[in-house]
Amino acid sequence: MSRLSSETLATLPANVLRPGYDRAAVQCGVVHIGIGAFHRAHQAVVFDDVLNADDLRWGIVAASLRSPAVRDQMQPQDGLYTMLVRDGAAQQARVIGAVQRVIVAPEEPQTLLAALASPDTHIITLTITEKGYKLDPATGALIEADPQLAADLVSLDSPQTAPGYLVASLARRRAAGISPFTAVSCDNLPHNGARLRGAVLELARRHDADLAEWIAQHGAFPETMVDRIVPATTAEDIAALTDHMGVEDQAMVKTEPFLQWVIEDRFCGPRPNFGACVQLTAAVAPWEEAKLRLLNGAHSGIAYLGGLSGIAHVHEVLALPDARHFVEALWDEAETTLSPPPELDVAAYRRDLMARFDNPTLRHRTRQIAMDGSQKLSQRLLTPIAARLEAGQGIDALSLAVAAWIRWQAGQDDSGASHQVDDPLAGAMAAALADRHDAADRVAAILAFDAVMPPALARDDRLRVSLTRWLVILETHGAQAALAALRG
Ligand code: CS2
Repeated sequence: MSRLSSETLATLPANVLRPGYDRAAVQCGVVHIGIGAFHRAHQAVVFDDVLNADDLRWGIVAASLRSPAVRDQMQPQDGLYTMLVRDGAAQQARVIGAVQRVIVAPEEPQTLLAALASPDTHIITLTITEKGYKLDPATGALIEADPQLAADLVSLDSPQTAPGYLVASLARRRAAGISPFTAVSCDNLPHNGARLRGAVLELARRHDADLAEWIAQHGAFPETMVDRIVPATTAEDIAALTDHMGVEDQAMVKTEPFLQWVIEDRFCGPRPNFGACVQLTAAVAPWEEAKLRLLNGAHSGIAYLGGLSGIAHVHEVLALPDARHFVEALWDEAETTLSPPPELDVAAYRRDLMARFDNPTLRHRTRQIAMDGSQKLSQRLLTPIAARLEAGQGIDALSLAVAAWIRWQAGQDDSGASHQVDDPLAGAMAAALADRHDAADRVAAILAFDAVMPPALARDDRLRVSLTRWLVILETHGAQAALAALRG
């Protein structure tokens, strides 16, 4: 079977959309760090729209900080891949041409540095997941004990981390008299721009205080809110698309119709005229809080409670009436902690979100969302819990989600089947929970885990009591019984 490539593009069925611009004439104004499926279904599509609108400055050089897998999928395809948008029975395939090349950073660190330092590069986008920032989730301080960050603190000749690449390339730009790029974090972190800026400035300061000052004065790190559900591609997805297209595409991504990107309007250099799915605004935080606490908070609850019940996909969890009630209850609680922007109709947003979660053809795995819980909990569940406790309000649904996360750490679901806890702190948490003989002890161990739990919450008896109550129910009767108990 031949592969999708520049050569086979013309053979695709007529209903497959494809680049409407001359790829050979594209310049790369963007470097993206962390080319996973999310980037390919989100920012790359936005830049592909810009290229289709005939501004050819905005092609992408993409980099992977770890594995060669995506490069090996995309290189034989000349960087082309298909985005398959699925909405129930309807689907639309579109070939995206924005990515011009993929660099595997550990193999070619100097090539990536050169791309970042190039005068044609104006925007850096990053999807490196929460843990890629090397910042403590509870305090936001650099994790100096992280081996890769420790290496970058010693030398930036061949950086190991994303902040390391940014600092090293900004140093080159400064030395060459080129102004800094705008660095746009596209991860689900609160104040992602400020966090990225903090990590970059702190690392720069350790190497060269003048460089740090220059970046602080001339660089830009806008806050962003990114939203699109992008489930991991499966072998069956690739086989089905191959049948449809007549060529094989190993780099395809599948996603939903919805795409939103809210960006703080703070660029230090050129930027494209973005299309309709990008909103430029002065204040991203109200958008970001609504998205993190409503969409992502519910997602994490669904992932742990569904995962403990042995349910593989989000839409299948929501087929349980008690699970729908849980999501609504969690939203009722989270909603009182928000200051939504005037343009956001929260009731409509909640209705649309439930419909997005219900999309039966996305097949979004609960296991995928359950990953890296220690990095996600704070912004999704703990911050709204803290706000509600401060206001003297109840936290039943939010704390059920946290208790389900605690139970997930044991590595066994309600039927006794084992799962791997995929989390950078899995080992440390397992050690903290070892030899804790009852639920109250396990809750105490988690509350004392300061990499995840802010001190004020760790001391709060109302949280301790609520978590213990839920953990007892989860451990003795299972997740579905806990959902029924919440419903009352
Ligand atoms: C999900 C997100 O895996 C997860 O943690 O909650 O990836 C979610 O699908 C996106 O943020 C949607 O925009």
